[in-house]
Amino acid sequence: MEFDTVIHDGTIVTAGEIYRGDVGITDGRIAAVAERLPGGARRIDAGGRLVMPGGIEAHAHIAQESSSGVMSADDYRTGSISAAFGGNSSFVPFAAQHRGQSIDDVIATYDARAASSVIDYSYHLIVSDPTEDVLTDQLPRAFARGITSFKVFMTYDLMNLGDGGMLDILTVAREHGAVTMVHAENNDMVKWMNRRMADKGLTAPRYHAVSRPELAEEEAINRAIQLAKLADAPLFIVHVSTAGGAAIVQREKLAGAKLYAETCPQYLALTRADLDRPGMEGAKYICSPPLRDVQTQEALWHHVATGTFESVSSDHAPYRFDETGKFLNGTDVPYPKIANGMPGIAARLPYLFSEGVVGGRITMEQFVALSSTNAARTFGIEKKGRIAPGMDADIAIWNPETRRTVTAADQHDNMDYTPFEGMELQGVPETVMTRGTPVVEDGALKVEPGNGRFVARAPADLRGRPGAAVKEFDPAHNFGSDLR
Ligand code: DUC
Ligand code: ZN
Ligand code: ZN
Ligand code: ZN
Repeated sequence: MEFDTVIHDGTIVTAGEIYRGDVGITDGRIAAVAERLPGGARRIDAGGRLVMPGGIEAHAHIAQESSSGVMSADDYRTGSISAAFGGNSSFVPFAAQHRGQSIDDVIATYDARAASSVIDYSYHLIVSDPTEDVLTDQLPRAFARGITSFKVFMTYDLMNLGDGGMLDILTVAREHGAVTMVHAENNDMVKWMNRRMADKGLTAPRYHAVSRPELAEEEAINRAIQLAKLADAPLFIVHVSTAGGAAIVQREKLAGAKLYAETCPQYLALTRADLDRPGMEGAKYICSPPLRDVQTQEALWHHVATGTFESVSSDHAPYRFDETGKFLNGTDVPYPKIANGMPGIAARLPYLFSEGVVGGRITMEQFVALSSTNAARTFGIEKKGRIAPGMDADIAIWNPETRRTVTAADQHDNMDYTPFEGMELQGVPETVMTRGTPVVEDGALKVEPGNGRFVARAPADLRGRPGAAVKEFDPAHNFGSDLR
């Protein structure tokens, strides 16, 4: 067999094993993996390098307006380029419904926006207006098109669905095999805190963290899980930022809940002390849920290492440190008027590799699982996330020895800062390919916008997540079976 490309003599790392070998690629797919493969129209010497599944970024806001109308700084061109420089071969940003919009229109809008992506992509659909037609027609249509995850919010007045709305979405998701993702923070607790801060004139960026207490996340995570159990539907908790929230996820998983969760590098690397930087500098670190403390970082690392989290995702929500982004409402505004979110799509994997693998907190196999393989399984990306014959040749070749200092320029995004500025990291993705085509190589972009394709996704793989019985639905217990 003649291959288009052979990646020769690398150390192949998957979620399950590490071995020396060659990867043969034909027509964008992995055709063979063996100790030695001959030929290859192109041969890439991967000696001394790690050959891993390309990262799958499962949480990023790209060409998305926030509910308060701020457009993210990155579009699909810059966002996907930044992702690729950070070791990602594909990503799944959000397609956001704002109230009054039809889901069909939302998807058409994002299809047009995503046409400039350099890596493969899909969307998670954000649902903020679950009308009858959305629930009965529009969501099933989105699902049939391969958009198999729906995100809902428990916070923000313009997004939050209330418990009943969440149960409705969870029920549709269950019928179709979709995963519901949730931003879990108690809206009334946050609003009550905001009023208290406003009354006392506490408006500096640091009070953003005070206004969104750990309790608000813990309460909402617990409530979301109970709602999902009632609907018997799988649930994915995004951006878990608290030790208490992670402990609830761990406990419920052990008890058999169909539950998935992620945390993000910012909660592992930064603390609320960063919000205290002089002047408005702290605005760079405003994100929701907010940054916490050092003890939380340690607890979250423990949960990363022990399987509470399927993924470590960036939650790339890029708003520039200027009047187009953070300060769209003015430069000297109280914290609730500062755009919420920070960039990190290029830093996610270098950070996780350096602090996780090099730092001795996780194994190399765990790195692959947390960066790629689990996201593929959870979100139904059947042809990606593994190095095996028949899979898309979505591969990242890493030099595990190279050391680099994080700078904003090196993120290749459309931002004017990175919250990870100055961090010394070890391990660099040198070559990143999508379907066998190098997207980034020798520090340069190698493809044109539009190289990426939409990926139709399958339902979540629920193996190992049987779900816990809800006794009200047990026919032996009462009339519950009539409710199904
Ligand atoms: N939630 C996110 O997932 N990202 C940015 C802001 C937010 O509230
Ligand atoms: Zn070889
Ligand atoms: Zn969120
Ligand atoms: Zn987000």
